Amino acid sequence: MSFLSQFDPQIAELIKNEEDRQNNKIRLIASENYVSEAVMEATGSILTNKYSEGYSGKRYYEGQQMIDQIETIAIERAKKLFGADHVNVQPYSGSPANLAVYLAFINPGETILGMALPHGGHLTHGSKVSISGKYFNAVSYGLDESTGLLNYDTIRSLALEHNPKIIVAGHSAYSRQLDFKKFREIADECGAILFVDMAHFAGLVAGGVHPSPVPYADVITTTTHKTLRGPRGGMILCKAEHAAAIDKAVFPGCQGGPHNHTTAAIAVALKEALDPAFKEYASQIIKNAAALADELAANGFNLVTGGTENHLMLIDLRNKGVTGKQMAKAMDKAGIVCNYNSVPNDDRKPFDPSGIRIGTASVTTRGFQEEEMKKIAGWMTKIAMDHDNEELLLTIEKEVRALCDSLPVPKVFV
Ligand code: DSN
Repeated sequence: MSFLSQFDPQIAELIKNEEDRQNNKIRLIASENYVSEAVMEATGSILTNKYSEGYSGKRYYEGQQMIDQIETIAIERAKKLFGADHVNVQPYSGSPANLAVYLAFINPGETILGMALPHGGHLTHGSKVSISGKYFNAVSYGLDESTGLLNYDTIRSLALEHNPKIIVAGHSAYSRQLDFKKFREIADECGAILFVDMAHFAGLVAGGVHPSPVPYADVITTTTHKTLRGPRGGMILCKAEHAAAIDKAVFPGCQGGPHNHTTAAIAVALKEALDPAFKEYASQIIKNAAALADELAANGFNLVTGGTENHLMLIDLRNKGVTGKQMAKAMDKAGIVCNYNSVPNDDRKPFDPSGIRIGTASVTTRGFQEEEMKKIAGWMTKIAMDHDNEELLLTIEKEVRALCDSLPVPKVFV
């Protein structure tokens, strides 16, 4: 970053410090990852200088000789990776992608049925504070109180009662795989569009370790930077019959010009995801999450849903005498980063809830395996018991740093 360091040393230094933070900490935020240097180079390229409203071959600005090819390559790679009929790679991220889906299929005031935010859904699945809950009549389903799992009979009853135009299947904090076939049957019964938001588990689908929603869903959105391990961006996959509606909803419906530097970086990340090495990565994410969940449960942590089948877990800390915020802040001091998270039927407010959410996508990228998961669970157990013991946190921080030094973040994945 020689030019940046010279012109704006203040920002350059902050970026360098953030790089050190990412290298020296155990990053357990379930939605984060590390990208390769190849993805980083595409992201930081001169493609950021170009505007290209429209789609390949049908742009409103000239000079698209290279951009058209780049966008087409990204689309073709995504279609191949997921087996989708049609892909739009222009959404700026997951929330704009979800907004475009609503615009494509429903009018303000019409009904959507999605997972409640405190139960693991996303803001854009109908939360009252989001446009999805303000502009549409959002009805929510949650987790069954007795099992902590989704109850498809309850979802079906809600669907038949409220007749949603769209059913949203997807989450940002549910540690189980979704039954897309059941969602499809429910959507068919009430004539709804089945919209799957696979942002969290897209990389697991790509790696063949999670069922694919593609055969069942009308439309699927994803971010590209979580388990899929690409740049910050979004994609929409859909059946051929919805292609025109989706493209129109993205541009000109929700967005102007696509971020071409991101499109190129998505193409690079998809090339990585098409490599056999990605399957091993995805499989290790799941093994690591299972190992971490087992060890945490053995140490008395209460996992919502009782375990995990994907990359993440939600921990209800109410039996540990520590709030989510206290735990997350203490973990951060000890070099282990997570986010605090509401848990089902939480009696605390979202800014200081009763739980934390953790995931294994980032640590798996840096080569952590089951053995390291045991160490993390051990540290978390000590922290939960004594979260305001500064000396303990400092000791753990040194151990965490030594572990991170022994497994540095790779720059090349394939
Ligand atoms: N903020 C993301 C997450 O952490 O799951 C979802 O948008």
